[in-house]
Amino acid sequence: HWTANEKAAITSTWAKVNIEKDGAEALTRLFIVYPWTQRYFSSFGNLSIVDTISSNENVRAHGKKVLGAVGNAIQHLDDVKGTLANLSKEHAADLHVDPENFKRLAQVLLIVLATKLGAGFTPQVAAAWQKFSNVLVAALTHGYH
Ligand code: ZNH
Repeated sequence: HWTANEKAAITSTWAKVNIEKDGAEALTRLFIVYPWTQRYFSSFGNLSIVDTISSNENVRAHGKKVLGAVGNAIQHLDDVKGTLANLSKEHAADLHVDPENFKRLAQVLLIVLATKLGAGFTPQVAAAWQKFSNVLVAALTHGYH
């Protein structure tokens, strides 16, 4: 259900992403805008001191893991649901993450990408990413049913 243009828009954007740096930035924004999401990461140190977040090693390592999984999904655009099935189950059964938070993280990730791409974040690129965000969130939420 992807057009060639959509696939190209997503993979070409992704090629510019630094999964550790941009992942930490997306998590940082999540923690600032939705501070209650910090509670899932009680082992990560003091996240309430906003200025320290981006240099928090745990946040960087976790950002890299999360965006690594997003990159894996992008390599399997025709089966995102299957690719993320185990990860979804893990978030539901073990981590007990409220799936509303997937939407929030997908949203902040779009903002990070748009900021990074500037004029390169064209309406076409934005639309392809919006669609991918929806597919990503649906796949991660699937294991909750
Ligand atoms: Zn998550 C983990 C991905 C979202 C919370 N995650 C994780 C991992 C991965 C991920 C890959 C690792 C796993 C293993 O190792 O086994 N995530 C992801 C993605 C997304 C997410 C892709 C979207 C996009 N998460 C999320 C959210 C939250 C979370 C939103 C909340 C808020 N996760 C989490 C936790 C964990 C995880 C808590 C665990 C961590 C540690 O280390 O402990």
